[in-house]
Amino acid sequence: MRPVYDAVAEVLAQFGVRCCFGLVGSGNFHVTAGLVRRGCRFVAARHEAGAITMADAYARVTGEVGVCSVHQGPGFTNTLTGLAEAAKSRSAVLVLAADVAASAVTSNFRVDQAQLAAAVGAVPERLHSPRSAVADTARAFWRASVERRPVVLSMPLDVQNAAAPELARAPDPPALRPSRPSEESVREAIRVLGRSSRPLILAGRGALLSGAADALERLSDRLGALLATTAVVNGLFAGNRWSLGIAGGFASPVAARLMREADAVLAFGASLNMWTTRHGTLINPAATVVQVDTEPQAIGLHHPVHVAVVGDAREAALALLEEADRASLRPSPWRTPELEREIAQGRWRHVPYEDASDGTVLDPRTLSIALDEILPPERVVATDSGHFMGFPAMYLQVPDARSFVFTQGFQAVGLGLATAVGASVARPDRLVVAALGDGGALMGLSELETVARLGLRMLVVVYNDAAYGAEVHHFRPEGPAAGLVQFPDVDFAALARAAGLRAATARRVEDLEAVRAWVAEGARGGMVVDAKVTPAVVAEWLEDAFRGH
Ligand SMILES: Cc1ncc(C[n+]2csc(CCOP(=O)(O)OP(=O)(O)O)c2C)c(N)n1
Ligand SMILES: [Mg+2]
Repeated sequence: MRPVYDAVAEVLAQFGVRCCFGLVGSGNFHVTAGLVRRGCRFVAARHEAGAITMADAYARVTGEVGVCSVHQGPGFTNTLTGLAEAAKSRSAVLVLAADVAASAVTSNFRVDQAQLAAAVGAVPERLHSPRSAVADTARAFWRASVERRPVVLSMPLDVQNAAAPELARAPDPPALRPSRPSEESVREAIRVLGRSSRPLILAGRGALLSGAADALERLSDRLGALLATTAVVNGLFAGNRWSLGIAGGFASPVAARLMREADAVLAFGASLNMWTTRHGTLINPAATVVQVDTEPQAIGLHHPVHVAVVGDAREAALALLEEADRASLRPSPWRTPELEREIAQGRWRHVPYEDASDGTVLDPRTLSIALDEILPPERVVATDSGHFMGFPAMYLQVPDARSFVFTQGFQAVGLGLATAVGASVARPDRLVVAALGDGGALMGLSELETVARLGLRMLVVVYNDAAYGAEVHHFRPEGPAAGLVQFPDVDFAALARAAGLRAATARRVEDLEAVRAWVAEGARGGMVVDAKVTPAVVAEWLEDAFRGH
């Protein structure tokens, strides 16, 4: 007899699943072991919150479906925050969640897993019966991949242990070709561009997913346009001299000013939400907005749009290139040598600031700039959430968009370390930087053991202000919040050493020489830097966000 759990593993192996994150209990032991028997790598997390976030980050970095395996009941409920993040960020994740049998009405482990999944925006799926198990598994995997959502496949124990039908092969899914936008919408967009003298191309996640970067760079050359990205695809136009970097709170003053000067904004797979547009203020009210998206309901959702182009970002860029030639469109005169210089000198690392480091604490900007210089350029940067998070985003350069992992869809603190683990498993060739606040580091601390056990090439940087800094700054106008959101200083270097990792405490830039030595030795195994940062520097993007709310 071949049990259903083995058929599930067989189908997933057939679909090419080669890595699974999780935490094994009795309910998911067999299916996970079945995957491992078929050559899949199993990465054990120390908390299911870590496991789901690792699978999410792995999905974002590789473009594959991220798979996570958990025990029924509490094993599953422990994933909920990461699941909500994956749902809001539209990550292709499959959660293999054991479940109690429908008849086990008095089981301690019984909760309504489907409702919990749906409540956070994930798609509930189920092994309905032994006969349907192969189709159920295939459908769950396919939905995660095509809908780009986390799918929770609940696997009741009685169904898992029943005999599966002989044939455990699902039909291969059809190849899906990207959708080309209508000619009419492309002509309309080119008509708008014909009247523009300062066009800006703004690329988001959809541009990355459709592989549009090259086509968009060519289109920007053809139009004489500047380029920018949303925060999640920071690095998409790395090295392009006409790129302004991230649009939104993390944009430098020069970049923000030039974005506001644009008289036509072309958004490709970018939702134009309040973060990207700084509550609408980065888009000139007189600018014409063209939005390209595969999903019609995404167009105009956050910001008024004049021309809607429904279709794949790359296909749309190629169609616009053809139409620009057909209509003999003249490039805009915006790109000049002076503008090029201005953009280069306007990047964050050239923006002067008063260094608030004092020998006992570091200015977070100085820390970030020093790390950018010390760390090899071929890196992946993963950040947690908090006040500090703008500094790595602004100062740590990344070579491409898959090298920046920004799990901020749910704005949950505590996902950063697990995000970095998932990214590191996906890119073992790269040095991964986990940029964390002290609050987020303590929330996700269980995965420090995972970093050590797996020997990941990871630098964990704790921007340690001994506080929930975002909240300190938020409530400062209301008086001192000590006790509620401020804490005694934690020695992260000691915690790291206890977990078997290399560590350093940094109060001055010179203390980062320990990181340089570690890099020079090949950055083998993980290292933690407990960077004591001054609470005196308040990030402008955060003040802006407070004002926006
Ligand atoms: C799970 C979760 N709990 C609480 C919050 C509210 N919150 C936002 S930022 C923040 C402080 C984070 O502190 P830390 O990681 O030290 O970063 P810092 O703001 O100090 O740079 C808190 C508590 C949240 N976003 N997510
Ligand atoms: Mg803090």
